[in-house]
Amino acid sequence: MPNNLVHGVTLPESESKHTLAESEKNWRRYFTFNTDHKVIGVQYLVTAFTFFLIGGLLAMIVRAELITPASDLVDRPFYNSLFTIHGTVMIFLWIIPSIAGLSNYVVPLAIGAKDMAFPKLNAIGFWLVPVGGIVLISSFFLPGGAAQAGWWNYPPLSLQNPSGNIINGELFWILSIVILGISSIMTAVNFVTTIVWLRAPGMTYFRLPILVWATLTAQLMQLIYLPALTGVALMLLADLTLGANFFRPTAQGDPVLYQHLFWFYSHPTVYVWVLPIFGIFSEIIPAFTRNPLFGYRSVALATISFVPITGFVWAHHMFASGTPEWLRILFMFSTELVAIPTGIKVFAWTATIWKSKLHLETPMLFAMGGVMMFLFAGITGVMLGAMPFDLHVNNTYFIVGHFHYIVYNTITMALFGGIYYWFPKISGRMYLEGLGKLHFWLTFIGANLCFFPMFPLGLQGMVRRISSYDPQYVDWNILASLGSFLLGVSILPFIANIAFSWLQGKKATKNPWLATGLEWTTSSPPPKENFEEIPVVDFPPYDYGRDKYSHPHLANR
Ligand code: HEM
Ligand SMILES: [Cu+2]
Repeated sequence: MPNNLVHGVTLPESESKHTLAESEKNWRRYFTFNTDHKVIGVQYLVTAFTFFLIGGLLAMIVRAELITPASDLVDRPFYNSLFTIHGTVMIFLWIIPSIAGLSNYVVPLAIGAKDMAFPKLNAIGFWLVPVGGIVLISSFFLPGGAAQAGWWNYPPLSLQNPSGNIINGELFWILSIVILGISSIMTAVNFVTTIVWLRAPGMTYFRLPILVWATLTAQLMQLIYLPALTGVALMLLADLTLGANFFRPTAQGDPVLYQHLFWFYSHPTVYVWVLPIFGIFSEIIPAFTRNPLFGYRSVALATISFVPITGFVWAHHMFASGTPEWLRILFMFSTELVAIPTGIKVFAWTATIWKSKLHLETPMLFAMGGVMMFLFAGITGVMLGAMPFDLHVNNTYFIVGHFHYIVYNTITMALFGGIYYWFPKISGRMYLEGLGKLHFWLTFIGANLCFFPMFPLGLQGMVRRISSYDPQYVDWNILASLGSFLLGVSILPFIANIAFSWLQGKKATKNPWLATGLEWTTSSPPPKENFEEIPVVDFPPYDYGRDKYSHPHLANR
């Protein structure tokens, strides 16, 4: 089959004007205020990855402290800052911007658009990220150091100001969250407008790839729920610096109000992260099994159903906050309801893989590893949703285990899978399969070694956010620390692979995986306006059943 004939749609050869050599000369554009969504996508990914390395370094210092029961490596206030900034960086400067980056790159291509709806707003949204990040990291150098109240930043703890200065780590933490929040709201407006208005002719809603459904869902959630966080951060700022008393219990303020507003966003945000990740699984798994995605419509509807559902579960983070019994029971039931749309998806991926011939290239390894790890994350989530169980393990390492199975073992693994999958499109080069597989196995082993021990530790009663602990917990802690160092090592083959392949890798064809998305019908990398001619879509998504594509490797040779 000729490369430009994909599923009944003939697209013009688009390799013509913008050759690889030309785009290589243009590497400088990555350092400028550029409005091309593809450039912005790469800018986001590289910036987020840089913060991931910083956040990872902080985590390894935390784990180095915890390798012995005594608090003997760093002093306690600094330890508090380490885990506070680690969590904040990983959430607001790694997960959110890397997803914004991948979606920025892929979504306009996948819907057949020339760019995002508001390219300048897109660029402003991106540039606020390094600004927010630098504000946050620089707070380590303030007198009194960086914020110490954990990533939730609950008052009254966050209202204590150990340095006594007006300029302090807490203030910088709040400013950074406000800056990053404004950036995310801008980006959300842009994504929603783009997906609603800029779809190519024939690209109906039920022809959208799940990644696009997921981006629409996640960005709608950002629009609806994020103002609660940005607002509560500003209220906290008023308490901290202007003498307001929204949350100060000694002046009739209500610290629990902070918890409600914080989790009203920060529960939905976990779906802002994980739905696009489910989108990545839903792109990779069909491509490497050569099967259409099982139950496409149910998966699409399950995805969008999260917009309202996710707004009714936040108080499961507050079972132990003096929440009235009737409210706790209500939130227990609404939380467990989330297992239904989530279960539909896991079932769909499993059914897609079922009896297929698997092609285990690196993106597929990361996707399958990620789905497997999500089972641990989801099932421990359902356990925590049961209020009586949660009250036992609240504030212990069990929670830390649960959400790291989400944020590392599922989300970060899937992000790596997505980066390998779209790398040929982005760079016009193939990555090295051997290094990719090495990266996968080091990550898979390291992540389980690091985060599994947290479940037994939590069940045995080890609380989180402490730098010294009872010696009975030492064995599992040593394993977890070794795992974290292995995770540090696992990043090296990734960096080597990307750097080498971008410069020297084998040239990629426009569709190296013989995948069905529109992004694979244009050259690698795509020309400035993505397609030489606006594509017309007259085929269903994940049309793998009909075409008789063979093994992607064989077709490539
Ligand atoms: C069926 C799915 C899930 C259920 C029922 C669930 C339930 C819970 C509950 C009850 C807690 C709070 C426990 C406590 O503090 O005592 C929790 C914590 C957490 N969950 Fe989940 N969860 C689920 C899936 C997810 C997903 C998909 C993500 C991320 C994408 C996620 C991320 C988190 C995070 C980050 C925390 C910890 C926040 C913190 O305490 O610092 N969870 N989960
Ligand atoms: Cu939650």
